[in-house]
Amino acid sequence: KSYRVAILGATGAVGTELIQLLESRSFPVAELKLLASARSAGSQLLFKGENITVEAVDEQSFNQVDIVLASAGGETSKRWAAKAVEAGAVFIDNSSAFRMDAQVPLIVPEVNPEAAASHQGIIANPNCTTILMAVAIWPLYQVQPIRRIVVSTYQSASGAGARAMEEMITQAQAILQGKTPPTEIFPYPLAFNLFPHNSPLDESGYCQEELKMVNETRKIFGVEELRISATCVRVPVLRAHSEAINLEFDQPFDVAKAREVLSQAPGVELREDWKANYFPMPIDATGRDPVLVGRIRQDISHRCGLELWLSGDQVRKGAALNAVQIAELLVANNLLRSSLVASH
Ligand code: A2P
Ligand code: 11C
Repeated sequence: KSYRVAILGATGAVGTELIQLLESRSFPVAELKLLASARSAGSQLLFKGENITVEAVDEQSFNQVDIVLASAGGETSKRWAAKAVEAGAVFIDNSSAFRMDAQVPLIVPEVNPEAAASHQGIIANPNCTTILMAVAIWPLYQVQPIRRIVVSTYQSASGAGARAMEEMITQAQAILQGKTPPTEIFPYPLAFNLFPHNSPLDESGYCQEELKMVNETRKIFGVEELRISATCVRVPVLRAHSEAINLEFDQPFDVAKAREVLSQAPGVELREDWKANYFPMPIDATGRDPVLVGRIRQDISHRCGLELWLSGDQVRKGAALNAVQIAELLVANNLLRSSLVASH
């Protein structure tokens, strides 16, 4: 069996990675439709050695499509998800539009694959920072419940899209030439700088990105009262996010045990060389599937605390790879909308 797939936002940072992943993971694609805005309609992108012409999304785009992988922003998803579902497709959405909707499963395949069974046409892909943290701490949570999580993020430019990545490079070049760096996408210069995440702040003092880590992790783990505090920061890295995570358990968690658990955890690669002071770095996570985890140590301020550090490719596991894994999960469990699947 193979499936008719559409990528909405095909020209973006995540969209182009989706195309490559469908190819490199040999996803059973019968036909691939590349959709974006009218701005890039007519441009061509390569899939399995063939050029595919990008089309502007419209009312007809989802006819005869089994799976839509969407990464074109929340507004675009809100505009098109219902149309895609109406046409019989499953809409796997990378935006924040539907994540907290009770009808919509929010899935990290290494954590809660079972949630896919209850989908009603839309499935949400969590925020990148949430995905990376969930993959790393869920295996520990399985051994001992976590009482409280304190996380600080070091987020790459890619989280703000392909144009933001280009802007950071242009900023770096401008600064090296003694010129004023352009700030069209980012509110402040990111090259040679960093700033707290610029998503809207709410009255609590937390920004949206931080609250996504709180609310989405609770939903994915199915633990409404899980205590989480996050500080999200944009750093001048191109496409891998890092996170410093402090976990508090009910009982002390043996460090050797944590290391053993994480060395066998799906989607995790342990990266620690204590003698060389070598631990996960964005350059090593870039272009790779696993979340790199290391620097696992006892919290010296709390007998039931553990500290760990991770780096993970934001465009891959933080977005495109997780979405393709969800599509694979649907195929493996026969969860696509049956009327369309039967014929091919
Ligand atoms: P386009 O190239 O036509 O602007 P990124 O997150 O890297 O910025 O990418 C965003 C993706 O979403 C791009 O593929 C972009 O297409 C697409 N996109 C943005 N706005 C719309 C829209 N209104 N309708 C369809 N696609 C959109
Ligand atoms: C960032 N994670 O790095 C954000 C961008 O909810 O999908 C993606 C926002 C989202 O800025």
